[in-house]
Parts: sequence; C-alpha cells; structure tokens
Amino acid sequence: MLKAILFDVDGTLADTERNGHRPAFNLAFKEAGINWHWDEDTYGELLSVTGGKERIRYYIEQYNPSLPKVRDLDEWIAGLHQAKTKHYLALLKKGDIPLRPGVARLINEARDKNLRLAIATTTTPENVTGLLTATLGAQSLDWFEVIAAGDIVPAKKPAPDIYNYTLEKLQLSAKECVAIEDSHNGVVSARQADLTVIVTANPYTIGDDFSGASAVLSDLGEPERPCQRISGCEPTHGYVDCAFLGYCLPG
Ligand code: XBP
Ligand code: MG
Repeated sequence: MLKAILFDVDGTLADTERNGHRPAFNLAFKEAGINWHWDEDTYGELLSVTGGKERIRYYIEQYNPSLPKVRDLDEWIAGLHQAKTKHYLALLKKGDIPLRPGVARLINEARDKNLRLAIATTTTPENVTGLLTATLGAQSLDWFEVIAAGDIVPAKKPAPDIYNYTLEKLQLSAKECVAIEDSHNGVVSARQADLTVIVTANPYTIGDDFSGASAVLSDLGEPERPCQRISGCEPTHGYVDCAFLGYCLPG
C-alpha cells in the first residue's frame, strides 16, 4: 500500500536548472571576477554531475578554464558556491520559477488522503526552502515530514544514500513509497534504494536513460491538460494521481 511520495526537487518540482541555477552560477562567477560563462548547452553537459560544488570542480577538471591562484581549492569552490546560492535564492524570491504541471495538485491530493510527503534532493537545503516558500507558501515546509538535501549524506545521486536516508527517517520500506524524478542520476539513485520511480522528463533530461522507471511522462499532467506518456505505464485519466502511484507499486 502506498504510504509516502518522495519528491526530487530540481527538474521535478520545478524547471530550476536553465533559468535558476545556471544564471545564479554565472552571477557568482562574475562577482568573483572570473570570466567563466555557462551557456545553456554547456550547462546541459555539466548536469551529468549532481551538486553545485561537485559541478564546479568537474568543470575545472574537464574544461580547463582560467583559474585564479587560490591557496585552498575546496575552500574557494565552497565560497563561490555560497555566492551562487545567494543569487539563486534571490531569483526564487522574484517568483519567476513556477512549479511544474500537476505538482501542487498531487501534493494537495496526497495531503487530503493522509499520505506522507518527503523531499530527497542533492540541492542545498536553503534552495528547497526557498522554492517551496516562493511557490506553495511558507506553511508548505511543514507538509514534508523529511527534507533530505545537499551534504546531509556524503555521496550524492546517483548514489542511493539520500533515498536510504529519507526512508530511514520515515521508518518506511521502499515498497511503501514512490519516488518522482526527472533525470538518469535520480532514477539510478532511487532504484538502487529499491524504490518505484515515476519520471517526469524535461528538456534537459528527455534524452536520458530512464531504465528501471515504472513510467516516463512529460509531466504529472492536469485534468484539463493531460500529460504525454513517453514509456511505461500510462495514467488512465491523463494525469498522475495517488491511485496511479499506488498502482505502480510492486505486486
Ligand atoms: C539537481 C542538482 C543540483 C542543482 C544545484 O538536484 O544536481 O545540484 O543543480 O544545486 P536534484 P546546488 O535533481 O537532486 O534536486 O548548487 O545547491 O548543489
Ligand atoms: Mg532532479
């Protein structure tokens, strides 16, 4: 029986990457006086690495950009990333990043049905708070029993750690929960934790390998705006509801 829904954040709750995280990184680079700029295509490549600090490090190692002389690279990356978080939170506050179709509807239905809700993400905790507050209001923070985010576990997605941590906090087994994800790394993470996964793809992840997902959809859909099925199970009414999630659970 379905007891909880575990939501990924970036790309799943909202399309945060292209016009949220990416410009925030670029603003931080400018502020730090470095001439890096992540355009949309470059950022799409960099998304193969989860976590902002890890993404910056990967960029330095793989793209060889000009780098100021720094005493401690870890410290410098952490400072740059802190500035990025500040810019990202300011962008969220402007209210320009809406939730994806069906997200608010599914959360409301789950609450009506007394299902439990949790967040399992690699993004920084303040980013989750900022997104939920800007879209659903500050009271929505209490709707999520567990908000598992960022460096709370040492290994980020595709490692299963963040989902295992969430399940442990909820004291639930994977068989009682469904994860909603948008990316290959997210699906691998959730599947390694034995979870049933539904994917709502987005322009950055549509070409990803989603093997192991029970359904791959364009989005969660709305009664008046059905989602498109890409592969796997199809929601009967054209949108994902709690009954569909329960149906996707293993026998
Ligand atoms: C997606 C990510 C995040 C963001 C940036 O996380 O990889 O790293 O791109 O967030 P998810 P930070 O899909 O698991 O929500 O810069 O705060 O790390
Ligand atoms: Mg994601």
